[in-house]
Amino acid sequence: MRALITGITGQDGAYLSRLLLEKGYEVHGLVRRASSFNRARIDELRGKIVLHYGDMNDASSLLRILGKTKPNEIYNLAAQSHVAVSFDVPEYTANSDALGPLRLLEAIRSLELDCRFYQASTSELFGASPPPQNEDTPFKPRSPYGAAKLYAYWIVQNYREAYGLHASNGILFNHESPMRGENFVFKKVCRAVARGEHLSLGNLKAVRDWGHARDYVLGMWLMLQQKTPGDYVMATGVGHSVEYLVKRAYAYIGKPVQVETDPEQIRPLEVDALIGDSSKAERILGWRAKTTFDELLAEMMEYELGSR
Ligand code: NDP
Ligand code: GDR
Repeated sequence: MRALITGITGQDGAYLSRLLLEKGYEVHGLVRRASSFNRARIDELRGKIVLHYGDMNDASSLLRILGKTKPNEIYNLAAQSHVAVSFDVPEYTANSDALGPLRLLEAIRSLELDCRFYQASTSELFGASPPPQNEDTPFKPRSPYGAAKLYAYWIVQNYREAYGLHASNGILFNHESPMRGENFVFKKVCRAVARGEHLSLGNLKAVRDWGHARDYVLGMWLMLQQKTPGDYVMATGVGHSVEYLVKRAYAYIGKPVQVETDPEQIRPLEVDALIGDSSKAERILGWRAKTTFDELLAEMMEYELGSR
């Protein structure tokens, strides 16, 4: 089996490429040119995976890579994935996160590839809809990121229905790991607390359903192993506030809470609470999130304490 992963240099790409290699796949990845090294998460896989230069905003590069690699499975993980940043670069976000997936789907269609497609959809689609959220919950995105991902969600469904493509949306809730980007709140908190650094945050009241990336990439793979494509929520079903995360991180090292609120970190629009119900994934895929909040926090704190 041959897989192509876009966004292979990101958190999920790093976990998914390891999972697919373990399963005996030939793994190809799309990487974009950067002025500094952007492959730290997959550096140790050098020689085991094949990388191709391309960009989600460059249709000809996608066409060329798909034509060259002819993958059996495509995992589209590439995106401008930071919600707050999407307010600063809304047009860029729409280009890569909404039109990017369309470009991939069009490339599959024009090359007449017989391949399965995974789209990294998100709980941000639910936005203002109150929890618990499942596949039937109305979408009410609250950011340029969420709106762009909503287009991608629907275009995947449209291509599935119009052209019979095996294309699935994973509506994934927040998932973290030591490989998480440093400007996402879970990693930011663990890192600052472990290093004894000043912690300055935005909205402490927001509630998120945090799981481990390792569990979620298994869900992505399971979706593409089904006879029929579909859309699945993946979540732990347990929500906590940012404030609670901060308290628990300080408790982990036995120090009193020290956090400052920075108005600069408050988003123009906020998603108050995301807590997922992934009973469909459990019923059909046999998937459930294994790692608890406590286990995730411990793994991330230990990692940060060890890398001081
Ligand atoms: P990351 O931000 O860690 O990784 C994003 C990846 O996309 C990186 O490899 C990045 O490359 C690449 N990328 C960004 N823009 C482009 C572009 N224009 N062309 C090519 N590649 C690009 O995200 P995650 O791994 O956390 O998430 C993976 C996917 O899942 C994303 O689509 C995200 O929106 C979605 N998602 C994530 C969730 C989470 O909690 N982690 C939850 C729900 C959905 P580079 O390294 O060069 O920047
Ligand atoms: P999110 O994750 O926006 O849910 O998107 P993030 O960790 O950025 O924010 C979670 C919540 O914490 C609040 N918050 C802060 N967030 C950041 N980044 N930095 C801060 O200083 C801070 N202070 C408070 C936020 O306002 C928010 O409410 C992630 C991404 O991985 C998306 O790509 C993905 O689609 C969703 O999860 C599901």
